[in-house]
Amino acid sequence: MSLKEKDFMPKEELRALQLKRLQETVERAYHLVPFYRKKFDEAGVKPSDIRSLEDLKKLPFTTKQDLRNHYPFGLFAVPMDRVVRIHSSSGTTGKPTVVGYTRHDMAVWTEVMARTLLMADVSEKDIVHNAYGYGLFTGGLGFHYGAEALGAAVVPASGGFTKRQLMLMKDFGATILCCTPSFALHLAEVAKEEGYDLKKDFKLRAGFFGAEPASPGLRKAVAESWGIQYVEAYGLSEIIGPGVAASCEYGSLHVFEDHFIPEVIDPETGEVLPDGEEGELVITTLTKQALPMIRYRTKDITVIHREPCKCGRTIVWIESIKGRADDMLIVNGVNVFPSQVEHVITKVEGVTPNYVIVVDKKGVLDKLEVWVEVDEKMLTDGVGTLERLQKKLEEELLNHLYINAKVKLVEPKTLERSMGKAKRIVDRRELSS
Ligand code: DLL
Repeated sequence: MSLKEKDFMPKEELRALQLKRLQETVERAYHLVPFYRKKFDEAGVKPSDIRSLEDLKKLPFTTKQDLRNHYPFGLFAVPMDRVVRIHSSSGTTGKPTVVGYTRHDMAVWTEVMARTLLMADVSEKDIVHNAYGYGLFTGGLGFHYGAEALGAAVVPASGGFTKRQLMLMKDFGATILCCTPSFALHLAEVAKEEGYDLKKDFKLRAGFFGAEPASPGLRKAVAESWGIQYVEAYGLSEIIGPGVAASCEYGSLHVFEDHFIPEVIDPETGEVLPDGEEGELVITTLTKQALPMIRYRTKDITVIHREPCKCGRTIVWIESIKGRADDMLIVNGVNVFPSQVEHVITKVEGVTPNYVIVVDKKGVLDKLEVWVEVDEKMLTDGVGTLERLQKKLEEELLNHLYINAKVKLVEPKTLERSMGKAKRIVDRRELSS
């Protein structure tokens, strides 16, 4: 079976493969990781209770806190001499989460990354400019191995040095760009400033963007400014890194289901939700050896779809991640994700998709300010125009998201640009309480 054919496996065959792999994973986790054995025993389940895929829901969840509690290698299911790679998430507070890979895990990761890149038929004909950070972050090396396996020429640019990256992209004739959506937008912005013609000076045909949420408006802005196919890449270090899911030409984010089982749960009750309902994504790995993850709570909010996708892939698809449960804001009782605010902003003429959300507390209520950079060309217009623009943004936020937010227009290029994951929220609530 070719790599691409794995996405099109007959459903029955896929289910049988998943069940066999799930049973093996659960068996290994139970016998090799004391943490899992204890949790299963407490929940009164044994590996032999997993007789069908539906039985998955009998198993307890695993969380980031569990990884932290067993820092650094306590959840590994293999001795360290079988581990060939270690990555870790940055973690802003406390210890980072640490993940390990055996040689077999590296082969799995390479395969799912190659399948991600095949969403735009990457081949030995391509030059892949990889501007994801290299290092402990999984983005850089994940894309690197996948692209190399397909025979493409990889340029391991890593993050930063925007102008030099543009020079290399042009001079080397990069056909594929890999980076966060916010960095792709920043690259476009700097390219224009430097006098490049984005469509004529570059040979880009597709980009693989992920590691942070991007609203439909931002995705469109990136795709249109570069004139490329936008492929979304989704994943997380705890599961494997990038390579958990990738979007096809119809924009559906297909999960590589022969390696990862997705479920969506109600984040409050832990109840598995029916397909089509929004909730927290939970993932179980089926082939990972060093760090099997059983029902890992990602905190990412999405919806699972089992209806067939027009592309013909038989593997399930999920909607673009709306955001992390941690990043959800509650403004006057209304839940809102930064990506929803972003979507509204990107639909209004006269501002750029560069913004931050400043959250403050006023009494018991959250107060929201949205700082948005205006377009260069608006500056020549009078104050009246800017006031109208501000009012328009406030109205749109109220009409679409039902939130009362104060919009502050700021001058072009004054908000901080990120080379990796963009920071969209400035939370002042703790300071003021
Ligand atoms: O961000 C892995 C990755 C690298 C994915 C490159 C895609 C491309 P972590 O640093 O562990 O791993 O962060 C994982 O990032 O739980 C999501 O909240 C967020 N995330 C990743 N991809 C997307 C996406 C990498 N396509 C966390 N849309 C995840 C929205 C995403 N959020």
